[in-house]
Amino acid sequence: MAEEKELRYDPAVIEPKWQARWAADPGMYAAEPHSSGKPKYYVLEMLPYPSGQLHMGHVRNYSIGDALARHMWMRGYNVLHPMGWDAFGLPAENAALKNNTPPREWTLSNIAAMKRQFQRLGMGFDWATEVTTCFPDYYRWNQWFFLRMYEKGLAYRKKSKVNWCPECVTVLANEQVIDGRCWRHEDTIVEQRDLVQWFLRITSYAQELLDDLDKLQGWPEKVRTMQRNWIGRSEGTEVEFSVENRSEKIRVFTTRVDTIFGATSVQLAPEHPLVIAMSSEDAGLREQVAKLLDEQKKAREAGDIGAIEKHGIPTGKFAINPYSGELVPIWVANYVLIDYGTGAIMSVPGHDERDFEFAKKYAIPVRRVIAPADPAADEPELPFLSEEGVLVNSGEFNGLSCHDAQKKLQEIAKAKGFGEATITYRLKDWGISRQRYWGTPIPIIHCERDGIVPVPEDQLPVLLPDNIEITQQGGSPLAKLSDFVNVTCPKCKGPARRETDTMDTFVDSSWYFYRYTDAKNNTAPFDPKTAQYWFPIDQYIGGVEHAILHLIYSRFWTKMMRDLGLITNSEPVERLFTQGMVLKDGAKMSKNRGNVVSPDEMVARFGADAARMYSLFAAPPDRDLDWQEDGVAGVSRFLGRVFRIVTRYAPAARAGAQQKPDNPQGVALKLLRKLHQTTAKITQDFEGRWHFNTCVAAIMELVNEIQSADAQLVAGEVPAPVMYELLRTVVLLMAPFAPFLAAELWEELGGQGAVLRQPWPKSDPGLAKEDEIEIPVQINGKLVSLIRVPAGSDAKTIEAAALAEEKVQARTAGKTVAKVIVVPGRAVNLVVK
Ligand code: ANZ
Ligand code: ZN
Repeated sequence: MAEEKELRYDPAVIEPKWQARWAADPGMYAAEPHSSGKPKYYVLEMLPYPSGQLHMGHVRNYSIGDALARHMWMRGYNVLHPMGWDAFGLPAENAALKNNTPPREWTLSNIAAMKRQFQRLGMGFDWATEVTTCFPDYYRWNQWFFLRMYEKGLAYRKKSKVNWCPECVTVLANEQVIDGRCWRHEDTIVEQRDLVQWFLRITSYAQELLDDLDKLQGWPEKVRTMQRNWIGRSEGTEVEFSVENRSEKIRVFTTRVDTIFGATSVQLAPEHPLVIAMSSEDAGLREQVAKLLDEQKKAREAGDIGAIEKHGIPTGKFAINPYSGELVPIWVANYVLIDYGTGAIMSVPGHDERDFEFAKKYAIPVRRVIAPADPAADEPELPFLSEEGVLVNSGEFNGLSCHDAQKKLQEIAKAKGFGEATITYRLKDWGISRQRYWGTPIPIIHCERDGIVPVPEDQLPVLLPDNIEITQQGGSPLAKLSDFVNVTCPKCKGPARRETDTMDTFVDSSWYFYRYTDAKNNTAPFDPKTAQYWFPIDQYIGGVEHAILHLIYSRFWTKMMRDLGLITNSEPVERLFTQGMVLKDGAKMSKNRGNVVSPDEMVARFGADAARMYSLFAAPPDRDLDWQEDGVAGVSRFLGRVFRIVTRYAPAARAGAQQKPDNPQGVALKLLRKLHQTTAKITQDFEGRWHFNTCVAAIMELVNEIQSADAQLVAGEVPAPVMYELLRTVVLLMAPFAPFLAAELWEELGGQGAVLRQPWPKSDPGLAKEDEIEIPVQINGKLVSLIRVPAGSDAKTIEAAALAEEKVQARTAGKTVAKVIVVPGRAVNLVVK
């Protein structure tokens, strides 16, 4: 046979060619209007921070989302697959300090660079809906939302203890402190400071945020659990103790009011108002309290307040148990936190581990007030923690179960006015003030006469001034800009000062996905009808590191917008997928470790298709992936094989393009079967499991099988219509994973129009069926034969096949078959008399 000149697979030629064609056709990835009549599908990947370079984690994240988007386009959906930039934030300011480039310039040039990377990777985004959060047309709506929240009391200012990152030189929200460290600086310990700050009242949605987690069946259980714990709902009772010889009262929060007869002390947080009052009268106490506070601060900063070594100081004063009238000593303790519950507890060493430890240390009495419900049971050792017991040593309440006693004691407290049932949440309001420049200005004016005055809506946006000297010391850079700061009060027209704090950038990402639905709107954040059409997001894809941060803020924001009447959905995201990390040599890629693999380099050497397909193939999407260059090279060789097979047989196959395969036999049938099995598998995986690694493996198997039939193909044993169906379907199945190659080969096959406008291949169940399987046939428990039936056959088919079998017929002749028991796929048993 004459040597054929083989075409070479060259992604460096193919990919830029298609990239240019796609760029010239912006409608290609555009969402259609609601009137399209197609079902909608909103697939979204978390938007990147424009650092200047995509990393491999991005490539993986966006390859998953893009594969899904392409698949859904081919399934006939109206797909919204947008992209944008989380463009405010600290790195821009740090870069400005380092290279003397203004944050805006730095950010915009990074965006341009990353957009080029996205396009080179062939990501199918609808750039017409691009959102850039640092543009005034976007952040003005942050300000607008802020004003709406201010009106409703959902935005407020208070002095409080806040987390301060010395590296960021700004305040952080609780959610941004991870194990006592800054979320951006894993080596920087976060300090505590007292500052006046703006807060958003996320706690007024605490219960709903918790309840609705149950509805989020399409979210990973892991993420829901993390949110549940973060919200930290706790049902209990607040009880007021009077203080002997003083007018102040101490309100404690307890989950076990049934143990109150066992309270042998009351413990106050070092910053409790009563402690402050007593300290002001007693220098000795003041000094000791300062020490406790310091210990507490250190433990907090180490992220381990729960394991603090417990210390306390007796104040010499006594509190009065409102149920028993008993006097118990008041202590100050370092393990009581000012910002949980009421900042004061009743200490019950007989029934609480921590109180027990403390009582032993300071020789405080330990008293049993709960006994096992079963009177015959042994007295358990103290501390006895069970809530399934009955009260003892508790006066008139003796004999009540813990649960009944809780109810009863709550009723009494309520009736007598010294307490009530309460619910406490660990979740705190979201501190959004940042003492930095590159963020959304908070639209507030401070007037000496009128106090806090919101910027009137017609004066929005409050523009972030452009030319500004970035400094890291001495407060917000904005505060030094007199043009910005000095304003007239909208109310009294007198001189006033503009707020110089900017908003946490998590505000930007709390609602950006609504803006995508109507990104050009300049009279509203978005059109409610359009948002209603697209929401909720059908599939959201991103990193699990946002389980608590972005994913709780954006749920809150959605509920807030619903209550403003902007939307009707209560949750933004129907299904959430959190992909695994991309590692190199078992470790997270990082500049410090010097193990960063650059997407640009991978694309230059192997092509975008290979890099994308490898990132889907190398591990299940929810697992960590260890980047192996050999693996990328392997995928690239595979793509080359597909390229050669299709280009070699396309001319012959095209002759069969207009005909249906007609009663194929032999190798043609075998290949068709494999094709339909592969189609079924991939289709099913897109429906939810997302085992793209096995999808890609299945395509590889199929291609191998086609290749190993090469001699028969050359000999013409596979008719052109079968050949055409084989090649065409391979190309379409590859389209979500390797879009460039699919486009090229589609053209090679003479296909009309864009690949993603082709209907997704259908698997013929008859052909996709596994081949036959063997089933043993028993008569009265004895194996007599094996029958062959198509896999997946039902009981009736199996029974008929068994009764028709020769040996079975011989042995049942003249006898009665009393019963046929079929275990489909496993065995047939005949009861014969
Ligand atoms: C008395 C008691 C007896 C308690 C008992 C427990 C068991 P959760 O479930 O996490 O909400 N507590 C309340 N406020 C506190 C604060 N500011 N700092 C430190 N501890 C505080 O825990 C609630 C329990 O934690 C409360 O119930 C209180 O101790 C303690 F057998 O009150 B308990
Ligand atoms: Zn004023």
